[in-house]
Amino acid sequence: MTRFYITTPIYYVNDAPHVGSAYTTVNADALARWHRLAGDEVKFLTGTDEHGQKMADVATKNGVSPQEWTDRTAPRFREAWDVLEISYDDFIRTTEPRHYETVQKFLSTIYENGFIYKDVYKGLYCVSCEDYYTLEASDDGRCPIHHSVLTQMEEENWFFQLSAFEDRLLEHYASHPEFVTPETKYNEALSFIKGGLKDISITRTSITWGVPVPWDERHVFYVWYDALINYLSAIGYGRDDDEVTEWWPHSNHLIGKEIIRFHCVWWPAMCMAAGLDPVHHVQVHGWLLIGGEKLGKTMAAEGAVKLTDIAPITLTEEFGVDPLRYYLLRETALGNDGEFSLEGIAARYNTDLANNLGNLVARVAAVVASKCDGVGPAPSADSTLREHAQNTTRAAAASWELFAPQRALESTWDLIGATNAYLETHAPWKMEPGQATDVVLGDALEAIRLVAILISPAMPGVAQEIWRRLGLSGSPSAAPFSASSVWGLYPGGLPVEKGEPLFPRIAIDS
Ligand code: ME8
Repeated sequence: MTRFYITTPIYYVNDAPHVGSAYTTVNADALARWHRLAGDEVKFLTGTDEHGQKMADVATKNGVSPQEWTDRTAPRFREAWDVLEISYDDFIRTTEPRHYETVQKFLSTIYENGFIYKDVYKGLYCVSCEDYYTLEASDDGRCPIHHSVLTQMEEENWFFQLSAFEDRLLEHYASHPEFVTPETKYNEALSFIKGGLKDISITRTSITWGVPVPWDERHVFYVWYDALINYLSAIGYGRDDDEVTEWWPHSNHLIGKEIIRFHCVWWPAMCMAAGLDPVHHVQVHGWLLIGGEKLGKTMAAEGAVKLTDIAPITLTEEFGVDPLRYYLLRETALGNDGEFSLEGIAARYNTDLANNLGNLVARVAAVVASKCDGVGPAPSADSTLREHAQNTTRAAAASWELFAPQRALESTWDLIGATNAYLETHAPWKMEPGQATDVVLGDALEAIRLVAILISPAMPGVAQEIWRRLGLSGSPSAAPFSASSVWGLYPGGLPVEKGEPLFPRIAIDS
């Protein structure tokens, strides 16, 4: 059995989750669901990043301790993910003892291996990024992402000897051309390494809200340094070596493009320094934008957009859970940036869901009711739809494997389109009940059965409802499925239910 370990970034809990964090989480969830469907053993990890200056500041502003603040806000992520049907297997909080234990063991190993030393750090710092900038990389002393004025910092820190790993990282990139995808992001990470690596400061004395450095208790680890290690804490590093051996070779991080340097340069080097192989694969995605700007928490602070109006839970109340998931997966391919808009969700909903998918299911059920007394016939073995179904299923499966949910759904919609066209050509509603009508409807039902399976990673609730309406028992995500031999498992003789419209059309104000 193949293993598949997928992670999201752990989210800062200075505020509630927003639709940008939902974008990553829904994509990771769909990929996890796909791999379960394909028969892999899956571990899907998400969680919250709770240390650092930003968290300490926001807690002070709210008159509570950082621990109280994070205890209050971390559950908001679980709540949002539960509403969005996120099937995570583990949710890690960086304030948990298991994480402290792993961080201290992992970094002590790097220290013992001689890659950590003491020095004085001076630099410009952005608290929102929890990151340093050189003056040249800054926007005239301001953060290039958040546009806030950078703070001058100077302190005695422990440093990680990142510079010692330049050659090994270059070798790793050369021998693992798919280490980072898409290729443009691989090239970006590679050129960063080629540009020369400086050692990085990994501890702080200016704050106490962090994981204590075991060999120097006046320091806590810098938040990024503790955060990255969460991916190992969750698989028992330092506690259960077998679990690490089983899962780490199959690890995949899904991350936004602004954290490439941490995940694709620092993190593999840290692993090498600890005597561990780097993560297997990093899939980078772009940003959801509003008016060309990164959609995020800081926009709310600046009053540019009311993020509460587009909070993930609010959007599910307006459009439904599965349509929101579908929009996030379908509109913006992993790797690209995409403009987010309510109009965009409504357009996808009306076109792809109501007109194409919903209409297909409804018209087939209606004709089965009128021509076959509501009992679905079996498909034929040599339907013209068969080849189309096999091709689109193979294409969808290949895209899911390549971390391309958007393309996988595009292929699935090709099958929906072809099935609608097949119905138009044969017009079973005009035919007399009998053998020929049964063939057309049986083929359409089989195509819909396949569609239900193929959309189940994206829209688990809708897929299950379609499955039920076809008279099938069990669940589409647990159906026997192999992308290479797909046609013909709809058995026929099952009651097909018309039901209410799956996607009542949304009125769009013009
Ligand atoms: O960076 N579009 O946490 P974070 C798409 N704690 N994705 C977006 C997005 C947008 N507009 N805004 C956020 C951190 N994201 C660190 C990570 S990992 C060891 C530590 C997503 O709460 C995207 O995946 O700022 C991005 O990488 C992540 O949220 C950052 O979340």
